Amino acid sequence: MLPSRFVKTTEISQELRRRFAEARNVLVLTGAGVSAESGVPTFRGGGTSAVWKGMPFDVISSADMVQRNLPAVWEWFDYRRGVLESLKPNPAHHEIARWANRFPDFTLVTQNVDGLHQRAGSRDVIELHGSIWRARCVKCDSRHQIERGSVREDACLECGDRLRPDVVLFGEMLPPGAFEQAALKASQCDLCFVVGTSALVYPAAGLPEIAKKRGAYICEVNPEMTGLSHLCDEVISGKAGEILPLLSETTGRE
Ligand code: BV8
Repeated sequence: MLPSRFVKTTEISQELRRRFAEARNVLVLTGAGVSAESGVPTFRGGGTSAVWKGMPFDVISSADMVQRNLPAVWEWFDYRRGVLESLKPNPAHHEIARWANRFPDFTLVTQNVDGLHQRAGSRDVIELHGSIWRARCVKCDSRHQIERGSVREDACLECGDRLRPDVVLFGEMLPPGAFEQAALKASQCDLCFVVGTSALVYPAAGLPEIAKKRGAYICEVNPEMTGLSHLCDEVISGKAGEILPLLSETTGRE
C-alpha cells in the first residue's frame, strides 16, 4: 500500500524542495548504488547473486568463511581494494559531504566499506558494516589501517596473531553502538534520504522504517524500485550522482 502522497518522479518535487530548504535534522542512508558511478560494482540485490569465484556474496562475505578459509576471504577483499585503488568519489559523494555543513543536524550512515564518502570529505560517517581499509586482529581485536597502495600486514603487530578484514560479515553483529547511534538519529530526523540501496540487508534496511514511524519525510533515490519504496513519500528514479546535486542547485543557501 503506497503512502497517500507517494510520488514516483525523475525530478525534485516542490514538496521535497521546501522540506530540503526547511530541514533541521537530516539523515542519509547509502548503499552500493551511491558508489556505482565511481565504478564500484554493486552487489545486485543483497546476498544471493554470485559474486566471487562462483561463490554467492553472503558465503564469501560470511563469518563462517573466516573460520573455514580466511585466505579466501582476504583474496576477495584484496581484489576489491585493488579495484578501489584507482576509483574516486562521484558527485553524489561530494554533494552529501556538503550537506554536513548545511543542516544544523546531519547524519550519514553507510553500508559501504569503500571509504569513498570520507574521501569526498564526509566526517563522522557511521560505517555500519566496517571498512575495507582496516584489518583487525582475531585475538586482541586491535585495528590496523591499510594504507592505499600499500601491502597489508598479514599478522597482528600487537600480538602476532592473524588479521581479518575489519568489516561486518553476514551472521556477525554490527560494530558496538553503530546501529544504536544510527537508529537514534533516524528517530529524530525530519528528512531521510535512502540512496542507492536495495534495502535487503538488515538491520541497516530497518533505519528508514524507524524514521518513518517518527514522522520523517522519506525520499528514495534509486533507478529501480526497492523493498523500501512502498514506505517512501517520494521515490526519485534516477542515478544519485545526477539527482542529488539538483537539490542544492535551486534552493540557494549554499
Ligand atoms: C546481523 C560488508 C545480528 C561485507 C555487508 C532480518 C531478516 C532477514 C535476514 C536477516 C535479518 N536480520 C539479520 C539477517 C541476516 C543478514 C541479512 O540481512 N541477510 C539478508 C541477505 C537477507 N544480516 C546480517 O547477517 C547482519 N548481521 O544481523 O547480526 C545477527 C548475528 C547473528 C545471527 C543473526 C543476527 C550483517 C549484515 C552485514 C553484512 N555485510 N557488507 C562486504 O562488503 O563484503 S552487507 C553488504 O550487502 C553491503 O554492505 C550492503 O548492506 C549489502 C548490499 O546491499 P546494497 O548496498 O543495497 O547493494 P545492492 O547491490 O544490493 O543494491 C544496489 C542498489 O543501488 C540497487 O537497488 C540499484 O538499483 C541501486 N543503484 C545502482 N546504481 C545506482 C543506484 N542507486 C543510485 N544511483 C546509482 N547510480
